[in-house]
Amino acid sequence: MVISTELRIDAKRLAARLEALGAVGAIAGGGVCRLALTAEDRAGRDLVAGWMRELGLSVTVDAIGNVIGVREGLESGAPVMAGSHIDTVRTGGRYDGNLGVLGALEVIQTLNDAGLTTRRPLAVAFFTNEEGARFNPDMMGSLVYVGGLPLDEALATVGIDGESVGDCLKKIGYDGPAPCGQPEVHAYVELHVEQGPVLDLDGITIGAVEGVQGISWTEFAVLGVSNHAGTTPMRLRHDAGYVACAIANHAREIARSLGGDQVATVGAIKLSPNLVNVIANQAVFTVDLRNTDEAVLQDAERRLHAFAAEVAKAEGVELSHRSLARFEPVAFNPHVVNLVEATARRLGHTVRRLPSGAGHDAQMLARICPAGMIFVPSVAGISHNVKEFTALPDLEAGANVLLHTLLALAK
Ligand code: HGY
Ligand code: MN
Ligand code: MN
Repeated sequence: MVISTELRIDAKRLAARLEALGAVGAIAGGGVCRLALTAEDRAGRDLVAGWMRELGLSVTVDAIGNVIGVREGLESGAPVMAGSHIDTVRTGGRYDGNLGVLGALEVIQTLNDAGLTTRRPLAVAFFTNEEGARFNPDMMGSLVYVGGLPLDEALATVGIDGESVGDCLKKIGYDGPAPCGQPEVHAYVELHVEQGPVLDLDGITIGAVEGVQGISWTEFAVLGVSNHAGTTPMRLRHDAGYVACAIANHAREIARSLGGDQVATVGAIKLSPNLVNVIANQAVFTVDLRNTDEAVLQDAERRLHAFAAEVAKAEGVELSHRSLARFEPVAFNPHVVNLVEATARRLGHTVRRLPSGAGHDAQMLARICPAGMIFVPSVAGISHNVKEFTALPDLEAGANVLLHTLLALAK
């Protein structure tokens, strides 16, 4: 009988699954493009759900397309769940999200090989549209799962390309029959690449994640007057392009003046008619503000909107805005954070605590059960970029910490 404390995952098998999933929607440079609910996402879902079934999990698909595989325990009841997402941004890396789902599958296969059944059932999940890049907000599937977003509102959401979540789910065949939020979850642990530079710079293998910073996504729309770039005197212009760029520049200024953890990003911007010799009459762009401190994040939002209103008035353009996502900072369950840290130490890995700069499904599961995360280093802190990379020994360490954290929670 294998002593469970000596159990270790099979790193080569984990690497092989990451490779196979990384080939679905592969793009130049070693990255992946599997935007939520596209044909590529469907292909990735089919591959991973197939592995779930091969490993003997009983797989359900819920009405927002979350896929949950359950492994019986010696007792029935709420499972201990591990998971993440397999949708990616347009220029995604192979590890963001995928590692958490495939690391969980590797844990299941390790337990199967050892003939070990945990007291509590285990579950592996991948949640729909964690990235929020095509349909806002991010963490959509897990937010519906925990009751934070009504299903019909999520299904009615129209994406950046004009299609609705509901239509796309049907198109890819993942408008599942199961009610959202089943099964109830006893505890949730998510393995994820850090996507920032902290662990890599410190030369530390494991991150015991204390929580997730607050996220504020706003879309601004500016309506000005298009006119001739050559003949229109500056004092007569109502230039939507200028206003968009002024606000974008000010977002950076807000982050600089607040300092600390404040970050600000203008990632998407569209001008129309978008021609070299026409003053833009329309600009639509997004501002992503984040901070670990809710009060400072609100101050950043206030400063942004005050400046935007002022520069729009001065330029004589109309300005409107809508929130695409707004989540307050989340603190993970101290017992789970302590368990991750102690497990990493017991397995002989260096470990430190840190907050997450990125949003994760774990921050939603934290609303309904004790939740926590395990980070492994991202080389040079690169992510949401095809060059995202984590060395195999670090992937292996993270999956082993996941294995033993789950065993501790499920016994
Ligand atoms: O935006 C985020 O933080 C995550 O990647 N959805
Ligand atoms: Mn992710
Ligand atoms: Mn991501």
